[in-house]
Amino acid sequence: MGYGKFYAKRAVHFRASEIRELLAISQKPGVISFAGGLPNPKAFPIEEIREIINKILTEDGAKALQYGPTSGLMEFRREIAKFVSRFSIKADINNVLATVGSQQALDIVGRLFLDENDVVIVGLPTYLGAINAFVAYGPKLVGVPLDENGINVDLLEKKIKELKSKGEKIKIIYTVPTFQNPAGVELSEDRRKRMIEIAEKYDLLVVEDEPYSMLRFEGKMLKPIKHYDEEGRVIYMATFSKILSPGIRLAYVIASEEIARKMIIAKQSMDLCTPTFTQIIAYHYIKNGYIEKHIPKIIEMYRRKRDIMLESMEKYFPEECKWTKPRGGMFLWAELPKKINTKEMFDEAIKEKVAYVHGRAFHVDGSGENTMRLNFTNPADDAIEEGIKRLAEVIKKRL
Ligand code: PMP
Ligand code: G9A
Repeated sequence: MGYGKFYAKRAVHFRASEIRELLAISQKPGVISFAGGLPNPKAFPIEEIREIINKILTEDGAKALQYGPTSGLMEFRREIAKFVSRFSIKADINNVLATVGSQQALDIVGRLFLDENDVVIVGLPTYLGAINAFVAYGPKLVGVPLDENGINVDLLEKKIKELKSKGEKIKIIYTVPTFQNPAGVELSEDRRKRMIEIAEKYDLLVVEDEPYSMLRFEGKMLKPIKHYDEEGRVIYMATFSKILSPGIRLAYVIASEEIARKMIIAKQSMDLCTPTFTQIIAYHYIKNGYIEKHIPKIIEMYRRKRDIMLESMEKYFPEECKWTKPRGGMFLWAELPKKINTKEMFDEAIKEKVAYVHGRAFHVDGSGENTMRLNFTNPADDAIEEGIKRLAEVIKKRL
């Protein structure tokens, strides 16, 4: 049966995610995967979660198992409003919204703000899941190159002027400022300040997506763009996926009261509410100090894995390759000689039982053919060196 006539017009925009599709291939036995952005299974605080769940079911079982408000449970939102002060963000409960992962928050942003042909500015490269969440609503995604200090803000302003002069309707700048997915780079302090100035000057919103800021291996914490936002232009989002568990599917948004209220209405028809059970788990995780003990353990593990990956790349990768040296997060970004197309090379890599995500997937302008993203957090320590060795062989064959 042909279903074409049944699909809504917007369905033509829906795109399959390379990362999600790759998960199946890269989980085949024997494959060492640097593809998916998965936390290491040893980074999950299973015992602590067991303790928390026992406590919840004993003391508060009925509440944890009941529907809750669409905005999130009061105690969760109150705790988050306090929690974000450690990032120098001022918020009260009315600025906080609980979501089913930050992926849902991205979808709500698309749903609430994007009409067909509106422009969203993103990094080149940028997080694939955001591209796919936004494109579903039919906007134009325009890329601005990054360097080791994040999005180049001079080029950003130039691009905005150029788009405005053509009459384009720009609405949002989307950015992952800290240990960016996919490139692993950090937006410098100067650039954070410039970005908010640019947003004010050209009357734009900023979507600040911060899953990795607590996974810092070295260097001082930089204040989020939200800190510099005096007008309520920044929609800040952060997730528990990388600091607790992605399986609990919990994140939060900090936005102006008006935007938060609109996002709540947009969410009502999506899921009624974010699971109350996981909100109460996260509430205890923060409130009772589990998080302070646990995050240093994750950081230590991931720092070691990053070091093993960097050392292995130094040892095995051909001289013509370059890569970023992330100070935190989960990914590094490699640039191979121009003649190598990493998408075409992927099947050879899989034959050699190693996987990565080809860089073009993260480029809205179709560039990045010779680049790739490597995740260093999921594989076991000894698999990292072996996987890099295999990958280096595949690259050398192509050269
Ligand atoms: N944004 C970024 C930049 C990410 O890297 C991820 C996950 N890889 C997400 C959003 C989605 O995270 P989640 O839905 O698990 O919170
Ligand atoms: O499994 C996912 O889709 C989340 C990871 C995202 C990523 O690899 O960037």
